[in-house]
Amino acid sequence: MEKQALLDGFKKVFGRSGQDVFFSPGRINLIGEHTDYNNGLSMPCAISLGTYGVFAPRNDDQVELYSQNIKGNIVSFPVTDETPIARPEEQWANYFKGMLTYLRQSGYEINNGFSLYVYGNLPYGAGLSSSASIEMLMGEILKDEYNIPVSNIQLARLGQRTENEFLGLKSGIMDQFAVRMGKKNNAVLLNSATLSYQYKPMDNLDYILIIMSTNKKHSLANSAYNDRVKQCHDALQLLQQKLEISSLSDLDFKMLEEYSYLINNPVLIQRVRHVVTENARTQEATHAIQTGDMEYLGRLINASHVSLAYDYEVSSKELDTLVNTAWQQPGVAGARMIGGGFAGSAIALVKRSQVDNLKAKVSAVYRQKIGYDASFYDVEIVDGPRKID
Ligand code: GAF
Repeated sequence: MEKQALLDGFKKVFGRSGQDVFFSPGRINLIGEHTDYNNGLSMPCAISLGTYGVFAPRNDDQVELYSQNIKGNIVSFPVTDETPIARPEEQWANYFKGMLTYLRQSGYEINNGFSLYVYGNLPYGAGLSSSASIEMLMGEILKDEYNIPVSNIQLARLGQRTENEFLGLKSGIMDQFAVRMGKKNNAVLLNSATLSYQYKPMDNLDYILIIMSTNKKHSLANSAYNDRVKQCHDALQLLQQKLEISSLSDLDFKMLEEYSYLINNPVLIQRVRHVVTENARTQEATHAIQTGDMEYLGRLINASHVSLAYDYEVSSKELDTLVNTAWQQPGVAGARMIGGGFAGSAIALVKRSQVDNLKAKVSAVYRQKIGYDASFYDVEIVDGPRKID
């Protein structure tokens, strides 16, 4: 997106000039799904699609937000207002308001109002974490404009808190962490137990990652997500009757075998099995990347999808159609659904020379089976939030 077009947009809406332009990426996840809220491993990357914000200070205590995507009213409130915005058509503003509220509650001085014009090019509902992109955009803007000494990890935590407390999604920290810690051409291996992380270079591969979006609307995904979080919590409590563990990620295969009897519920055992195997796959994936073994990485990615579909039960006909069709195409090392599931997107790790064939074949099969079009995005792996020069 051109900086000038964003500044022009600001001027049109607010009738004065914008001061600074910022960008915050979205994310994909190579492997390690539904592990973050179980203190496990994941390997996301920040991507070149994301959210832009044009900022200008005000002389009073009012905050004004405008979304170019929603094209509704300007949402305004005093900087001191800590209550979520209730009107359904203005819920998008809660991501900004949550960050602002929790930064102020953390003791950072943000007392002056501001105007903010927002535009995102992440496809709506594609599961590429537009919400974390917005939260980390707000964090970066407030950190920069108000000179507050907040750490990146704290910003990621406050983004997660915004999801958990302002929006009611009991999500883990992977999305905010991926966006905040994003590094050009690197995946971020995150351990959610310790919030320690390592960068894994992804630029020497002759394979690229393609996003395949279902274009399906998923209104019930949040409640299904919170159900999975609860099931993991319930299984953990049952295991803790005999085991001294603090999360499902403390389990290895042997313990899973030996102690499943404590859970004694087929669905909960499936959920735990996914977490244990997904952590192991993510660990293995780091070796595959280090040794450049893309075939192996692909098989791990495929196995992740199978586990998410059958053990965790968060896939859907739409996601399975994308992934199963991709598996059959030449040059595809692996494919799987990403994010929370049910709708959203899948990724394929594909040889550069076979990208066009992949898109053509998957498109045709998807349209025929599902009845509408899938979308495809080639993205770059990029740095985290920043001011644009
Ligand atoms: C969503 C959540 F926000 C993340 O925290 C993570 O749990 C993911 O689903 C599944 O891995 O994106």
